[in-house]
Amino acid sequence: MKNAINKLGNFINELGKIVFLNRENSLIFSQFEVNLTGLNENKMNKKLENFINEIPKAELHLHIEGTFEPELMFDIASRNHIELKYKSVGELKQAYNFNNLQEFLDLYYEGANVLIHEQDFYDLTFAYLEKIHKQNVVHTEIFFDPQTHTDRGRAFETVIKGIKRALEDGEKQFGITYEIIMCFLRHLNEDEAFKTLEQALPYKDWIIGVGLDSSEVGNPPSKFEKVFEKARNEGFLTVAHAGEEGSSDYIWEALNLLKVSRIDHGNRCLDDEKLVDKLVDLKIPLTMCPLSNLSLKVINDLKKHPAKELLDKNVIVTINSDDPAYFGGYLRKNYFALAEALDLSAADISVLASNSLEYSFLDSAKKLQHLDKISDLLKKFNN
Ligand code: ES4
Ligand code: ZN
Repeated sequence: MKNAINKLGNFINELGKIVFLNRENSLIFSQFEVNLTGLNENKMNKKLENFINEIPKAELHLHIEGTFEPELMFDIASRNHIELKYKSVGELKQAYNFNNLQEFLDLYYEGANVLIHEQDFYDLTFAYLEKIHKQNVVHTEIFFDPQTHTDRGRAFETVIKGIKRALEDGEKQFGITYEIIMCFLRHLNEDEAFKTLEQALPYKDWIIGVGLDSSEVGNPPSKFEKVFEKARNEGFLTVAHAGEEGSSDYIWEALNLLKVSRIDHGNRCLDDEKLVDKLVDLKIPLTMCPLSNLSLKVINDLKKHPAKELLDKNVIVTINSDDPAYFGGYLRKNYFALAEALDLSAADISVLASNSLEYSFLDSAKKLQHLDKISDLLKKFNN
């Protein structure tokens, strides 16, 4: 009997390698992932794994265009009669081998080109919600990049309506609450960002905030000071990617000039002790993304991820998936991988998940409900 179980274990471990190669492309595979790590002696223990899986989590740093799985990309390309540069899903996946942010962005923008109709944006968003529902992600604040689509002739309206309709359906079917944050592409100029802000105004009630993403180095937050000021005057909250590849100065600028509520990534804050103190004093969270950092070579080993060091310094850290279709895993897998690499305890995990809810833009009553559940589950874990 034991032998048979071992054999099954080996078989599933083999399958595990396939799962990783497949980057969670199928739901069945991603469910398998839960058992796989438990069967492997060297990996995290099953109890902690279940805890990570069960606790309510919020996702605060997620580019909806970065959830575009190759299979869906090929389906949508085909129904829109668009030919992709890659001949097959396998060939496309082989290109997911990045040396830096720009190499990834080039592929990410190319993938987004096949999104034409409102239904395409709906399908993209709904597929993401189906995945995270299985992972107890109870709230998600998604980024979208309007300029990636409007610059190739798509109407702002087409994009936002597809995304919003899927989020509404997701809330009805799965109970996942949501917010939408629109990002300006920082490699473009501020005038273009102003135009995008104008296009967003009729949908102001659907969009809680504005963000800043794309190629960081050479495009500091100061480039967008005026458009962020206008956005704040229109009632938008603000966030910005800073300190992913760019220096800690970019984080200072995001705080002082863009008046952000959160810093996306923020890894480089550790270069400046005063900045770390400032983040702690102002209670500004970092939305960190472990598998993204590994994929884009911001770090060369997850064991070197700064999340734990920052938590120990009282910085508010949250864990997120960024562009999960490209970086090898959705939210749960980011928690698993980080917990394993940094030997995180259940208490550490519950701090990370609680931060994600507490520093989300969700209303206080719902936040409290989720936070209570996390503390109940932690008590159970410790008993
Ligand atoms: C992004 Cl990881 C990352 N960094 C900056 N901009 C982005 N857009 C999508 N993913
Ligand atoms: Zn990002």
